[in-house]
Amino acid sequence: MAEAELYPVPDEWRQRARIDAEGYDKLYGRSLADPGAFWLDQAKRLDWIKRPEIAGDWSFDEADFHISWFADGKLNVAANCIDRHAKAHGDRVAIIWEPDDPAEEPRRFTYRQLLAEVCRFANVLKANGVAKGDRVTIYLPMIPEAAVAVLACARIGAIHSVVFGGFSPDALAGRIQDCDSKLVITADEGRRGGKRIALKACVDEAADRAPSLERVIVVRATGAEVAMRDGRDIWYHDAAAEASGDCPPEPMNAEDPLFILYTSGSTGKPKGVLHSSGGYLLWAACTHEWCFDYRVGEVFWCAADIGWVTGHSYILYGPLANGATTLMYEGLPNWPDASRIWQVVDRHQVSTLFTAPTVLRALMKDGDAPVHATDRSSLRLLGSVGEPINPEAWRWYHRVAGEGRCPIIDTWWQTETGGAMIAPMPGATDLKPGSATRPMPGVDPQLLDAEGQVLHGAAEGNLAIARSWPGQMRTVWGDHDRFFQTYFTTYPGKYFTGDGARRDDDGYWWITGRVDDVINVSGHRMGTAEVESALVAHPKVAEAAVVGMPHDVKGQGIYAYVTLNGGEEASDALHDELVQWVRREIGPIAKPDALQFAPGLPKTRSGKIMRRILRKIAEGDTGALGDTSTLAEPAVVDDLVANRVTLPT
Ligand code: 6R9
Repeated sequence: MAEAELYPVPDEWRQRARIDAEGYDKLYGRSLADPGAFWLDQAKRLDWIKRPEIAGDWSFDEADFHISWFADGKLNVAANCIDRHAKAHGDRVAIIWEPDDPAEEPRRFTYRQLLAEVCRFANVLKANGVAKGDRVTIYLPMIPEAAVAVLACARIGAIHSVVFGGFSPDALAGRIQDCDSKLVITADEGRRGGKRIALKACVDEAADRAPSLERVIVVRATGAEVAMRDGRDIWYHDAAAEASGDCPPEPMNAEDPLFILYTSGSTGKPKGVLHSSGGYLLWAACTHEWCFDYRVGEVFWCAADIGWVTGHSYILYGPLANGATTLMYEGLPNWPDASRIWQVVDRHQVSTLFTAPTVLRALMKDGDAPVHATDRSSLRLLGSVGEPINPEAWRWYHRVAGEGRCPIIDTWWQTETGGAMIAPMPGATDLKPGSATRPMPGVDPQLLDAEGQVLHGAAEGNLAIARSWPGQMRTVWGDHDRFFQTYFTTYPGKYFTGDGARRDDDGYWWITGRVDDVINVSGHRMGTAEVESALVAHPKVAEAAVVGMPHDVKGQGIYAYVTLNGGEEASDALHDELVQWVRREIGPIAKPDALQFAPGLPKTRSGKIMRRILRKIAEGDTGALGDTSTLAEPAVVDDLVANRVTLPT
C-alpha cells in the first residue's frame, strides 16, 4: 500500500534544515495555541513603515463576517521585495531570465537594477494616470517586464490583475471590464516553444468589448510589427526613456489590496480573487521559507507562468521578499526537446525546481534518457503543485530527476489561499508519495462529512479550514456576497476549499481532488459552467454539459456533451468547429478533449442535468451508472453510452 511507503528526511536535510521534526511540532503547536503572538512575531520578517500591533481579526460567521490581518500595520510590498535587499546587498542577482530559445543569452537583474527598472515602470504608470487603488491589467508573456510591471503596480499601490497570455480576447475583455481597469500592459508578441502569440492583436480585439480601457502600454518583446492606435497605445520604451529611475514607494495599509487574480469556480463567470498587501506577502514569504528552506546564493526556480497564483507567490513575491535569486523561464519544459527543463537546471545551477505533475507526466513519456543526458547535481529540492501528484510521477521525480537525493515538496493550496497550506518541510517531514503531508503553521484543516460533522482520526471527507490565516483572500472583487456564499455557507463558520481529502493514521493529508464542478486540466482550473456557456453561445448549439474525464498527461481532460438545435446535423466538421470555437472563446486550455453529440441529456424530472451519470460515461465506467430511475427519459442514457467518445492514445 502507498501509505506504507515512507521516505525519511535525508541526513543532509536533517543537518542543514532550519526546522526539524521537533521544530515543526513546536512551531505548529504555537501557531494554533497563541496565533496573535505567533503572527506578530512572524511579521518581523517584513519591513514595516508602521509595525502592526494587531494580528488576525476575523469571523467566518454571517452576522459578523470579516477578515483582516495586521490592520494597523503600514508597509510597501515592492519595498519589501526590492529596496531592502538593494540597500543591503544590491549586487545580488534577484531575477535570472531564461529565454524561450536556448541559443539566446539569459538576462540577469541584480536587486539594484531591479529597483531602477521597477521605479521607471512605476513612473510610466503614474505619468499615464494610474494612482493608488486603480486596477491595472497585465497581459504579458514571461519576459522580465512582466515581473517589473507587477512590482511597479505594488510600488505605487495600484492593484494588478495579471491575465494569462493564453486567454482569448473575450476572456481578457471580461477580466478588464469586471475590475473596471483603464490600463492594459501587453507586448507586441509572446513566444513559447518557438511559437509566436499575437498578444497586442488580442488586446485590440478585447478593447472593442471593454469600454473601460483607455490606455495600452506595449512592451517590445519580439519586434513584430503591430498596429498602434493613436491616443490609446504607447510603446513602453518610448515612455521609459523619459521616466525617472527614482520613485518613492507608496505607504500602504496592510489590508489595502495588492492584486486581483481571476479563477474559475463551479458556477458563473471567473471570480476576481482579491489579496491583501501585508497578510499575503507575509504568507508568501513564510511558506517559501518553510517549504523550500531557501538559502542565500541558491537559485530558486518555480516553473509556472505569472498568470497563475503559483507564479505570483513563488516566482515573485515569496522569493523576492526573502531576498532570493529567482529564475523566470519564458518557454516550455520540453522544447526544443525533452531535456530542456534539466538543461535550464544545469545552466543556472538551480537548487530548487518547483513544477506541476502534468509536466512530469509529459516528461515521463519520453523516458529517462533525456534526463540522464543532463547533470542536475545542483538540485537539492523538488516541488510539486497544481493537482494531486500520482505516486508513479512522484517516484519518477524522486528517483530519476532527483536521483533519490531530493525531497519532493508536494504543496497543496489554491488561488484563494495565497500560498502553500498543506506541504512538507524538507528537514522535518518524512514523505509519502502522493501525500501533501502536514499543514503549514497557522493552518487548521478539518475533514467534514456531507452533513457537516467533523471527522476525526483516519477518515475521508470534504476539506475545510477552520480558522483564518494571513494569506487568505479577502473578497471577490465587486461581489463580497459571492465571496461569503461561495466559501462560507457549505460549512458555516469554516472556509470550504471545494476539495476532498483523506487523513491517514499518521495524520498525513491526501488531497483527492475537487468535489465541485471544477475540472483540473494540467493543473489549471476550469469551471465546467464556463465551457458550457461558451458552447451554448454557438448558434447551432441548444444545450451543453461538460464534465472531467481521466487523462494520462493532463490529469483531467474536458468531455463535452452537446445537443444541437432542431434541424442542425451532427458532423465531423461541426465537431471540429465547436472544439475550435471553445478554444477561441476562452483559450487553448479550455479546448474539449472529447466532444459527443447527444440527442438529449440525462435530466431529472425537475430538469436538473445528472452530471454523475455524464461523468461515469466519460470515464468509461458505463457498467455502474447507478440509479437512473429518477430520469425523465431513461432512454437518452443508452444513446450516450452507445456513442461514447474515447480519446486517441
Ligand atoms: C496553487 C493552485 C487549486 C486547486 C485545488 C486542488 C488543486 C493544487 C494541489 C492540488 C492536490 C496538490 N491542487 N495543488 N491538489 N495536491 N498539491 O494550483 O491554485 O489554480 O487555484 O488550483 O488545485 O484541487 O483546489 P489553483
